Amino acid sequence: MEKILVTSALTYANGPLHIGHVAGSYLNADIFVRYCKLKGKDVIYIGGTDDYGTPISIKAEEEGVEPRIIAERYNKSMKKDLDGLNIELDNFSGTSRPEHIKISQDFFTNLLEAGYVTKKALHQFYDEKHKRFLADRYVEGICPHCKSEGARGDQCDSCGKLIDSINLIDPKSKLSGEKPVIKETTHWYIDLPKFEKQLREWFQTKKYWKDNVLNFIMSWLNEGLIERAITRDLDWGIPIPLENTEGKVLYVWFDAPIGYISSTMEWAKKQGKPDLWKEYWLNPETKLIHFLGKDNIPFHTIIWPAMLSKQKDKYVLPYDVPANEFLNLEGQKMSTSKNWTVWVEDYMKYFDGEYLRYYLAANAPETKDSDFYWKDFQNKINNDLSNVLGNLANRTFVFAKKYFDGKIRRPEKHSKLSDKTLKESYKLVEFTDKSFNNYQVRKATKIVMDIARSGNKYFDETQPWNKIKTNKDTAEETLYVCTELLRMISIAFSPIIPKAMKELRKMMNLSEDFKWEDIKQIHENFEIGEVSPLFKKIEDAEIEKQLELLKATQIKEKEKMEHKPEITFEDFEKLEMRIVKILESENIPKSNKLLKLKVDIGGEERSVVAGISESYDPEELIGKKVAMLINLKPRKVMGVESQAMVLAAEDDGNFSVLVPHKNVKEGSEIS
Ligand code: B3M
Ligand code: ZN
Repeated sequence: MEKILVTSALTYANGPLHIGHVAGSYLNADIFVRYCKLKGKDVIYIGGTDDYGTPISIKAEEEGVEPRIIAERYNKSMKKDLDGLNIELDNFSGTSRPEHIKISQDFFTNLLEAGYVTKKALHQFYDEKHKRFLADRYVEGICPHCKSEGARGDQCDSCGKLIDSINLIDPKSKLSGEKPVIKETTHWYIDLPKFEKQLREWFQTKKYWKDNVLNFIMSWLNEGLIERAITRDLDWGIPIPLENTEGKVLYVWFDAPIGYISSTMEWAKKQGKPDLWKEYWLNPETKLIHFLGKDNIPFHTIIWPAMLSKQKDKYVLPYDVPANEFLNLEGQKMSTSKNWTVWVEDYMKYFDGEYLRYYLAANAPETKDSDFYWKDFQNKINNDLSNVLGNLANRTFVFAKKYFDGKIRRPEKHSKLSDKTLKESYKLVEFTDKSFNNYQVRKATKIVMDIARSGNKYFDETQPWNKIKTNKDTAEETLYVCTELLRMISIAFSPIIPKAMKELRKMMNLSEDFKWEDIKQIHENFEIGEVSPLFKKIEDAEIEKQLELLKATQIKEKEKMEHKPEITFEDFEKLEMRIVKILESENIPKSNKLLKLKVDIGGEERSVVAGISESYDPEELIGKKVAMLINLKPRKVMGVESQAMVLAAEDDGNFSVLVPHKNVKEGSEIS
């Protein structure tokens, strides 16, 4: 039987799981896998954490613990969060586990021996103070491609391009905050230009890939492939398998995708069949499908297939790489460093995992970025899940219990409307089959919800609450049709909201063991069991609370101060600061920020320009004694020479000049 191997991008183990991970590479994969399982396919779903690399070692340094501790902590926490969302991987591993090391080293050796890796001397940023080379995220600066600030030494978050850290503009070391020096080192490079022809030919066979993925690849190829370093100077990573190369490890992006293989090996061992992984990876018929976010496209479509193709074993190459775009939060780009995200562990304290699954499926960033808005989340849950689907189940079942003791028979003859309602729904379900197969989760979600909508409409039109008085059979017919729709929905929606659909099936006394094909198995008689509301409405106050929490954590983040590099006492002594008396103060015409002051610095007068007029009326300052820096090089501002600088504290744009606590005479020195 055809084998399907599905992966979700290995998440960096430097923090907990957030909704961006879920929308980017987990939920879409889980839905696809659940669908494949329903179709009776031989599918396994593999993932884990990406444990090496600078994201993890930087976090470890911040906390003063070993990177391994960080990796293990977040591996565990992610697994728990995934479980909470019913995202069911067949194996969730981590790349710092021993199984992963040898195979990664073999990948390197095989590529080297096949002549696709070259060793080169090069220049790299080096932090003199910490005596370390600054790999990847240890250096930040301005992106050489799009000129955005805050680009890291490996990749720019704004334009998605890979960066050779040495090209960063205005680089700063994350360790010391200082400008790094340049020093020579040696590294091993994968010779990507040698793969160009082979890759171009291969992409010719991939016309069915998503447009966003193909466009990304083409722009990469057209810019020209260059050699990429696959080693780093770091202690946290997989040592390269060569003599006398201490301190050199594999680049995290080299070993990370190999993690898909080592995680499959781990899975096979757990099954008691250690060679089982080969039936997937070393089988040209396997459909290898990588789910990931768009920033991971180049590694999975260019570097990874190149690596795979030159191994001694004959590995299958990716069949598809359905990359998602990004999920924004409340109209802004998500950012974990600014805490602008929703952490799954926090979400789970308040809401059911199924709600997040539904919302993110209905709103999946499949072809363009999409947004998570808390208010919209509430609307979708209340309007769709509760008012449409929940309502259809509830009204049908409650009615059936009340008048038919829960027993609903299939009518011998249908009305035209019943017939139409059922037929249309069978047809719609066929469409979801296609959508699921093409990873179009949004579309599938909409279609299934439309079936529930048509069920409610039909219920309203046939009015069983009236019919029950005059013609009991027609009322039963309505209930039958609606229950039949709910039965279909319980299958077609089960990849998206599996737990809720399990509950729904339980209410209808339907087996837990079902297949996609059962959709078409017309059901004869239903017996409704215990009925309870499927979904609970979300109150306004619950959403307001989330918005407040989001804001509150933002503020916390803002308060985290950025510090300037240390200075010495001698540096401080260079400043001449004194208490001065303000003699005159007036607005500078045509400027809405500047005041012109005349001050007495202790028997000597100076003119000073101060940017505080939004916080002070000029008169307020006359006669005040304030602190000033008086040996700042004079400069002209709007035609006025400023010969000193007022010291003022700023609170959110509001300035407050510093005044001495006790009365001291003008000219008193500040030290
Ligand atoms: N850890 C980047 C990310 O988490 C990286 C993916 C690896 S997939 C092999 O987005
Ligand atoms: Zn950029």
